[in-house]
Amino acid sequence: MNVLQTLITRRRFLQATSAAGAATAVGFGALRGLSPIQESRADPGPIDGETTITKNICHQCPARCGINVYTRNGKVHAIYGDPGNPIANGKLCPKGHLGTYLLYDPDRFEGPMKRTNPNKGRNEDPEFVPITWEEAFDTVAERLNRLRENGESYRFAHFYGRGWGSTDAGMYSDFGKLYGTPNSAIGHASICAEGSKRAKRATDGNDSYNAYDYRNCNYILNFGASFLEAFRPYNYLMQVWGHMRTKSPQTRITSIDVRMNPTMAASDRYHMIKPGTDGAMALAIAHVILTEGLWDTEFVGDFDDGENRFRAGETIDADRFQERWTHGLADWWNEELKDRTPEWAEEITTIPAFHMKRIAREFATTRPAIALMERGPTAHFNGTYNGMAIHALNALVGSLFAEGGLFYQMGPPYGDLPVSADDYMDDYAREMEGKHPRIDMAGTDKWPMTSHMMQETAQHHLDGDPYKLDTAMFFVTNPIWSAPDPQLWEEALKDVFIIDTSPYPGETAMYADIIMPEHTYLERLQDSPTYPFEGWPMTALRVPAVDPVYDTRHFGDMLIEIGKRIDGPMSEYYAELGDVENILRHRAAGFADNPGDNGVNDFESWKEKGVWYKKPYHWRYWRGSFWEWDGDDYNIEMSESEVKDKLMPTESGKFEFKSSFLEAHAAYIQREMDIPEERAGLIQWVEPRHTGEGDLHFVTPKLPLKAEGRSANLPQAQAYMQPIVGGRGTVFLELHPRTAGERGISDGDPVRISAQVRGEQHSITAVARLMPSHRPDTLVLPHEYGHWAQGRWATANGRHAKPGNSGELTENRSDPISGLASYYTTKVTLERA
Ligand SMILES: Nc1nc2c(c(=O)[nH]1)N[C@H]1C(S)=C(S)[C@@H](COP(=O)(O)OP(=O)(O)OC[C@H]3O[C@@H](n4cnc5c(=O)[nH]c(N)nc54)[C@H](O)[C@@H]3O)O[C@H]1N2
Ligand SMILES: Nc1nc2c(c(=O)[nH]1)N[C@H]1C(S)=C(S)[C@@H](COP(=O)(O)OP(=O)(O)OC[C@H]3O[C@@H](n4cnc5c(=O)[nH]c(N)nc54)[C@H](O)[C@@H]3O)O[C@H]1N2
Ligand code: SF4
Ligand SMILES: [Mo]
Repeated sequence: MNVLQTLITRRRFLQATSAAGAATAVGFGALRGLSPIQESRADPGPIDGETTITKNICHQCPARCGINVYTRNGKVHAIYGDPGNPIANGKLCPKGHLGTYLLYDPDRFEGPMKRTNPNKGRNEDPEFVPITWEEAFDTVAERLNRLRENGESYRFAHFYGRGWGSTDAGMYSDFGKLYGTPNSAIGHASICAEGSKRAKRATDGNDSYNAYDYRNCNYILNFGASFLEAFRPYNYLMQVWGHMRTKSPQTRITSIDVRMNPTMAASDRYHMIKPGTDGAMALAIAHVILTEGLWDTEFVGDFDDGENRFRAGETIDADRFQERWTHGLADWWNEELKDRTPEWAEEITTIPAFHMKRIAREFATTRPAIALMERGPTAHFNGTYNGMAIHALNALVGSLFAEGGLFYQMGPPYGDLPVSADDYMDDYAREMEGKHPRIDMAGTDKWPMTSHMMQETAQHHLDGDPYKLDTAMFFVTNPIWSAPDPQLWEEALKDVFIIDTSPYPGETAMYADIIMPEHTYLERLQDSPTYPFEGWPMTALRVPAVDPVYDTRHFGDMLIEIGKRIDGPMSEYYAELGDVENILRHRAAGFADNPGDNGVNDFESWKEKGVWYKKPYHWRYWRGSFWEWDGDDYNIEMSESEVKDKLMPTESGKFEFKSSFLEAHAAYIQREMDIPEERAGLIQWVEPRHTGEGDLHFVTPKLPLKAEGRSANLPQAQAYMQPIVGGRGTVFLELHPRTAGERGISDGDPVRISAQVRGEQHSITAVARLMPSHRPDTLVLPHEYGHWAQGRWATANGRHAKPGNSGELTENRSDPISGLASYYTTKVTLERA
């Protein structure tokens, strides 16, 4: 669609809305026309009255910074970082302050509604009419009861994205268990960052992101984590970066990315790698660490006589190497690593061998050192193997659980719920357990190593294989815009009964049959255990800062209200559960025996301080042994079986260079990845498989002002979206001048980017911005643009080329192991538009 078409579409949509009558236009301020910014409901200027401060958690990214919300006369007028919250440390990133605009977004839904236009599509006005909450709950419950009567409860699915704790995502599995669906819930992890988690699962047994001890670290080798733009927890990372770069000794940082970005620019050393090839570089670094004798012998072990026999191209005698906390090193060397020289990797990565050697030496000798990664190396077909090779570097230098190294996050000591779902299951619910696969086939033979495969849902529903969905409820996720190949979702969701809980008129809402708008985060009571941070347990609380501005509800309370209306014992369970406040009071009861370091010991003090946390982290690796905290220090030496139970739950209880987790799925890996079964467990080089059939790589990174799909209608965020290339109202495709020149493209020209998706040519447009610091073979289009809903600024804000949604060029292909969608593996063609 070009600009003109968008405007026409919008106007048609507006006329249709107003034709349905003023009373039906609830929540549709957005669609009455393009309004100037002053129409926003945020209070202007100074206000009389007393300021109250309530505690909350920022919702603009997964960092979950604690915030102080300032209100006067029932209006929020400012948001600052909470000095008492360890992640925020009194500061926020630029998105944190913008919460007021999310609260007073003039395009918010004002209450529950139902659709009256049965047709669904980009250009269809849903013709929503207001209904009561009773009607909304009854309508949904009637549908769910009918499915149950017909033995088809599995055709109901919950979808969620940014879920936080006990009162939203934490409630799904009980709902699914009691109701009888395997699809409660399908999370967005597989369109987010599952690759790094699965790489850790495959090597050290922890299916999790890491906590890092940056403060004590002396070297960071960063593979495709956007440390100063996105990587989590972002606000804290910017602060700790300052610490690392000013402490003595200064932490040295080497970054590997496929484009120039602020993290690269601020690092001591950066290298622009060929997309999808990080695994080759990490293997070459491991090769150098071994051949040059730089590994940590106390963690890894050594040759029986201490003589280094690792020589390029030569095998070693496995019996002569005694491993300590690792497993499979000799096999790894003999069957893979001995040939992975820097010269070999130079061909693949385009990074000179000389530099890889220097990085290997620096990394291994400037300890404590951390090798980290996020979506860059993992959002490819070979993502898990790339991630395993990177994580293996942490094992080689003894950084796991070490000071200045990396850990796994501890959870809070929550109290139990007042009721247990197991006591309220009826015969039907029991019969449904395990009877049907999930609609996304996660955890089945099709995707055996995954727990979520949200991006598969659209095609599965269209094919009716394993079955067709009947009803779906969405919570903070919008795959119809954010999934790869979102057009498929636009087709698929046409005949599904959709319930959307978003406060905002996003794309999913435009397909909704029932709108059940949730409170915004500043209006709701909600907990959130921390995103992995420094390892010690922490959980924060959202306390409503103001009464709800509109007729909205808490998502958890919606689930409870629906549950209460389901026939059978499930209704009693939800009646007993009560409401989200009751859930949180029971959770907080666990603090009584474990008062936090800030004195929080019950629900009231949690509300007052906004966060419970307790230092220190409980375990530590030090000089060949693992130690547990005894209240004073790390005094208790752990046995091998304790290390296996508590810290490295792999089959061997060690860090595995030859993964038992992957070996258990060797037949699947051979089938899907052409890797011989006997090699499946080895950390190894696997060629990326690019999609799109173009000649240029295409990456769609996150920018500092992006708040996932939640920044699109924030004009303040949009204005500074691409500050480095001079964004301000235009979407720039960043590309190398040579690449532009070869195609007759000048700076500022409109361009068309195309790729093959499902065998068809798909195109989007953008404006060219020449960036000599990028790779000539790689185009960069930030992921933010191309909304056709979500509010007035998201859809029409005066940009001079219709911004494209990069997902529309992304074939739905995933890493067979992690299931992570291969967002960064597309190859496109480019021309002047
Ligand atoms: N500002 C902001 N921060 C966020 C979010 C947000 O929306 N906005 N969202 C949060 C979420 S949900 C997530 S999952 C995290 C993601 O955090 P990150 O993974 O750090 O962020 P991305 O921008 O997805 O990708 C990181 C980098 O990978 C690079 N890259 C692409 N392909 C390759 C490759 O083959 N090799 C290498 N080495 N690099 C490559 C990209 O250029 C990009 O700079 O960020 C979180 N933080
Ligand atoms: N091309 C490309 N695509 C990508 C990425 C990329 O780098 N490139 N990044 C991927 C990543 S890492 C992720 S995590 C996903 C994120 O994609 P999604 O899982 O879709 O998550 P969001 O975009 O945060 O979800 C936005 C939806 O939540 C609604 N919403 C906002 N606030 C609230 C609230 O308080 N309550 C409720 N109930 N709803 C709310 C919004 O209206 C909107 O409908 O996108 C992925 N898509
Ligand atoms: S880092 Fe994330 S959670 Fe923290 S202020 Fe920024 S957007 Fe909010
Ligand atoms: Mo994500």
